[in-house]
Amino acid sequence: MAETAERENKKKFYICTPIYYPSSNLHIGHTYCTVMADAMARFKRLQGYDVRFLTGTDEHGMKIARKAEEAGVTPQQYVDKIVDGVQKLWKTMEISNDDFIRTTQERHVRRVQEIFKKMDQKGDIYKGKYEGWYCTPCESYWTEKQLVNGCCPDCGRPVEWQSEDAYFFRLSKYQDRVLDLLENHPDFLQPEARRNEMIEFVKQGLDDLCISRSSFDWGIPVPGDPNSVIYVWLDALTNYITALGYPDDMELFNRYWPCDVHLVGKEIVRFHSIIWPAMLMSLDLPLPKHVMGHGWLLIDGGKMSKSKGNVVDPVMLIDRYGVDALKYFILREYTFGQDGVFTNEILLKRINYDLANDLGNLVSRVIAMIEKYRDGKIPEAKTEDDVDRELKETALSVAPKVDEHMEKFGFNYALEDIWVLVRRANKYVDEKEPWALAKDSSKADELDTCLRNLAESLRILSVLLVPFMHTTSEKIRAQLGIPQELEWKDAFEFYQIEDAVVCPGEPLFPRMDIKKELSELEAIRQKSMEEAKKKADKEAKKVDLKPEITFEDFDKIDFRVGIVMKAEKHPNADKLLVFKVRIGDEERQIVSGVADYYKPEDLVGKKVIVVANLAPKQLRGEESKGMLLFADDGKKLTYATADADDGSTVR
Ligand code: ME8
Repeated sequence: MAETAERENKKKFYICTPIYYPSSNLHIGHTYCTVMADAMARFKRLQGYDVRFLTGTDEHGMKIARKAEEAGVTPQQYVDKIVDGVQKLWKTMEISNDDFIRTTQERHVRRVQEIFKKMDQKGDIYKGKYEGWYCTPCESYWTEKQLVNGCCPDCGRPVEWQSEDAYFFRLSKYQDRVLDLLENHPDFLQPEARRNEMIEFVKQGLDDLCISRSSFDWGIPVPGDPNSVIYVWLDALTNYITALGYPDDMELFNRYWPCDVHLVGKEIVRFHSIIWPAMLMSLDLPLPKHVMGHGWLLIDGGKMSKSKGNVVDPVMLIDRYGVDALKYFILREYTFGQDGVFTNEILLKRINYDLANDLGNLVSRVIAMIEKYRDGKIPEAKTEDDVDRELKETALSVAPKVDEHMEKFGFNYALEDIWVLVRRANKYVDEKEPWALAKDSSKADELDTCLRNLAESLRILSVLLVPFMHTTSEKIRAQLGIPQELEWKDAFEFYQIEDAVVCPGEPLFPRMDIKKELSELEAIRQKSMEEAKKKADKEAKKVDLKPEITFEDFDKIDFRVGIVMKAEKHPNADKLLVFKVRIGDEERQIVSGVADYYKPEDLVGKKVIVVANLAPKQLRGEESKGMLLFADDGKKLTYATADADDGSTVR
């Protein structure tokens, strides 16, 4: 009861990371987002908020199904293994999430279906046909205009034309309200540049959103239609409310919704600041307060990629340098909202200079001097001169600055200000020369003051560091011999230590030989790139056969020789050609996605092989009756042919 009452008096803070695709192990780019969310959650807890911090995994979709097939396991087995690794990673990194949602969990599946029904009852879902250029890795359909050089505008990979029966969400109905949200609530989406991009995007007009697929089955079934599964974005975005129990168990939901911060990478800002609010509007639910879009960690000038083997494995870095060193680096090095470059050298220098030299050295010096000159007992301050005053003022000036920076997710600026105190305290030691004071018994009071002021500075640093490196912060308090319980307001007061006896410990961050470390990290990287190349070469040669079929299956297909009488560009699609093909006494129209490989005139007069009994289909407004066969080696297409009269069967 007491706990409930206490919670009710607190202000709440709900923060969510995106749910990660467990298509392969997470890399340092993913930890970037989770580490920032963790720092913010810890900061808010320290300030007395009732915090809820959610992360999880987004486990459905074609991409995962394909990966599982390649690995020869079921999709569920595939994700279970990767998700186990994700959960272990967050545990190792001491991430303080309160819940971990998996989209394959029963609680989520059931609630997504309820949400689908609610939107349907509201009149916001209808059945139609979906056609478009589909990027499988990104699970996104794109219009012709959005493609860049014919490829996916997000990842640059080739796209395929797809068409299927599908359910649509009436996103267009919410266009004006979403535009109003973006234009008139400048705090909703940050940084500003992302907000402007999104406003432009909405102004160009929002198409209704396809929310189901019938071409694969690894997903949540559409209620009442077992042939369709709910498409990943409705399944994924709703995790933020299903994890709170919506719509059937409203206690957590009522306590924490609306979300205070959705922390997301820049490429998924669109989904969180346009589609997600529209879905919530359809459900008549309050909107999230903030969407914060962060940049990417780049390597070799691009995003990390498993296939290139240049992904940086956080587990390897933690094994070598420890969790807090990695967290510090991530939070100190990069500016929120901008892309940043990752190199081993930057990482090692940060650890050596900031942590080993500045912070680690300060702590071990101060503790050692208190041990040596005062038998470990932290003395009272007896005197005060300008240098003492300046140290005190610096120490007390940091927390208000950290408050300001944290409002804007300025983790690096907050740490920069904390290091002003670290450096000031080191300078204070050099200026005061406690070893000289210790030699002169008339300076005993000054020495007391000096040691006390340093101990208080360390205590304040230990409070300031809680959000960023809480284990280091605990170690500092343990070495000072002071209690672990603290509040954020303790960083605003100077003399607080009572009757403490220091307890010297291991150095917080041992110094490293940067050159040696660099060459070892480089060797690890080379090895991983070579392995990735070998794997890619092997994949390229691998013949991946489709599942076996019977003769009866094969015999259903009517292959015929045809002759191309006419060919022209498709009026509405750059990638398609429209052929008139004669098959014996019949001439028919066939549309093929081969415009990147053939000019229309290249195929006129050629004999081709046609699947003649394929059901007709509309491809961007043109009827296609049958299919032309092409050999595809992954780089180019070559038309299949036979030196026989048109109309001949092919068997
Ligand atoms: O997008 N640097 O999942 P995801 C910084 N399932 N951030 C990076 C990064 C890098 N190099 N690489 C990835 C999805 N990220 C969806 C989300 S939410 C309802 C559904 C970030 O695993 C990326 O920007 O592809 C994104 O915010 C997050 O990792 C998850 O990416």
